[in-house]
Amino acid sequence: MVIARKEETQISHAPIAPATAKLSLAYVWVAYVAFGLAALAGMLQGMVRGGIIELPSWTNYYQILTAHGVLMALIFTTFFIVGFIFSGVARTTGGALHGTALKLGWIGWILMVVGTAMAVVTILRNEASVLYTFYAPLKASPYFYIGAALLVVGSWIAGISVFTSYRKWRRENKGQMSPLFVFMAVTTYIMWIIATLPVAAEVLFQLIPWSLGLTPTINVMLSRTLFWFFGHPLVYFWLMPAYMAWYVCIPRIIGGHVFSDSLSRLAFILLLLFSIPVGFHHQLMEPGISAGWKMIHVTLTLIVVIPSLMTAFSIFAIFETSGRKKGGVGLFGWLKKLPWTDVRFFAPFVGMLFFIPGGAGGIINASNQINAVVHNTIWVTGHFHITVGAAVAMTFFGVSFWLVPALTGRTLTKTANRMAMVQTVFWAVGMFLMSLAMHTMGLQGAPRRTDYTTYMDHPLALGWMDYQRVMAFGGGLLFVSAILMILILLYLTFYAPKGNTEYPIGETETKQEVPRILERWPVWVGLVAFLIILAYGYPIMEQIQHQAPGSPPFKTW
Ligand code: HAS
Ligand code: CU
Repeated sequence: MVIARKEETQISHAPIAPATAKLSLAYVWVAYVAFGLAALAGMLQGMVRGGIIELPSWTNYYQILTAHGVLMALIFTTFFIVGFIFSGVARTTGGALHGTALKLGWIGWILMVVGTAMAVVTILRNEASVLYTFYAPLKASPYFYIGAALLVVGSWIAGISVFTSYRKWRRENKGQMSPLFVFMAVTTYIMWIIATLPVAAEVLFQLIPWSLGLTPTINVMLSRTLFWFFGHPLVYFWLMPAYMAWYVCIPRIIGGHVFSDSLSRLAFILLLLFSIPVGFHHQLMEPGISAGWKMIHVTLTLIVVIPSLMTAFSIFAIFETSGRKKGGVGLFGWLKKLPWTDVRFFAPFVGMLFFIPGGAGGIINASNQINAVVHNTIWVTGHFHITVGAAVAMTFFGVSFWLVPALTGRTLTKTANRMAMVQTVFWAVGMFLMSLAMHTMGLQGAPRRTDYTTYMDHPLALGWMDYQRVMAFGGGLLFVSAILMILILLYLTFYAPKGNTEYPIGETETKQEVPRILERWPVWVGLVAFLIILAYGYPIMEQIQHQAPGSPPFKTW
């Protein structure tokens, strides 16, 4: 299957050193423990909404909804991303993280685990049913916010660890362009650290003092603006590592080449620039932000679609060129040449297919007026299940199937590969049914973030019930798939036969000259700062100066 490649030039292909592998695996496993619990909560809430089960009196819909959102969207993603990035940076810079990087990696892990434990315990104690967006004026126990802050600080330290590896590599390889994977990792962390500053400010200066009772009221508008300043780039923090797998790992898996080094780097620079100044597309229906500022964010949102379209075209191109090289002829003959039975390709590929309607739905959401139709409906829930829940999650699954055995020195056997294909199909069918039902119901006005209700048997709401049940059925399939996923990973961690599993890193077909400017970080960070001040400077100043009377805390559950 693997076609001949030119001799490796600058990227060293050593296996990952045991100490680095252990660190990476520690992150990946916390991710999957969170994932398993989150999947259980997800299935339960689907069944509650579908009117299929009732929860026991000691819990409630909003509590499990919060557990699901926090564990899936915040814990699973962040831990997996940090673990994956560490392994890839080690893989492309000589095989091991150096001493300081490794130490920082473990400090980050400890902080993130402590933060996770604090947040999860407060949710379980029913003191934090504020959903994963923790919108004020809903008030959680301060421990929830402190836990969230520790999670973020831990991820910063992981980012700093990657920066130190990058600096070391550059010192030792003067004048050379960094490996593509490392470049993408650095871009992702720069974006992440800038984007998390405002939510850290929201948590430290607004939510924590207010939930401790030190300040009686909170500026709700400002808190939401600071949240979405972070909330949108958060979704790109999930997406960029998936793109790293698409740009760098998938070409190698299908026996092809990286499409273009410069284009890949440019796409990441554009994601860095335009991910952040777009948060108002989550607040288009909110008062307190004038239409002109919303329009600026809408325009910038449509610009951030461009790097995703660049990704779509270049990934499609590597599929076609590698299929043709293997003898595929005619308009679609090359499709047959792709390694369909190899789950390392198949799972992310299905994720990509989901991302086509996912991206189109995003553009619908972002289109100012149309947002009025879909905002706060379960359409939005459908949108994010096919973006993060399918495109990103299925890519992470596909990566896990080779990453875990590569870290444990074991192999992905034929049987494990077959089980993983079954897992992928269950996830895809479950997600397809569930998200189709969500999108359809959303267009009919069904709200998101709501417990089971028939609105006093209103005919419209009764008409949603069949879709609710399809949604619950999809959730059931997803849960089965999640259990399979964890069983496969247990096998790959502890029981699979020992052996060498390749960590796939693709390369360009010929050595390419990459414009130096792409690696001039001060230029890009300066531009990010400029765009942020342009998009947020005045509106935030206004929200501070002309604030409505602040809100006292509410506990609605
Ligand atoms: Fe979104 C709400 C707009 C992308 C996640 N989004 C959300 C929420 C989440 C989320 C979690 O403007 C809910 C937040 C909440 O709880 O309130 N979103 C967009 C836009 C994009 C977008 C314009 N979203 C994502 C991604 C996410 C994500 C990615 C997670 C990973 N989103 C919105 C808006 C809202 C929103 C509004 C607020 C709604 C409201 O009112 O509350 C774009 O970035 C999308 C660009 C993507 C594309 C697709 C490119 C396709 C590719 C696949 C190619 C396929 C191949 C295979 C190569 C243009 C790259 C082909 C091969 C063959 C052989 C066929
Ligand atoms: Cu967004």
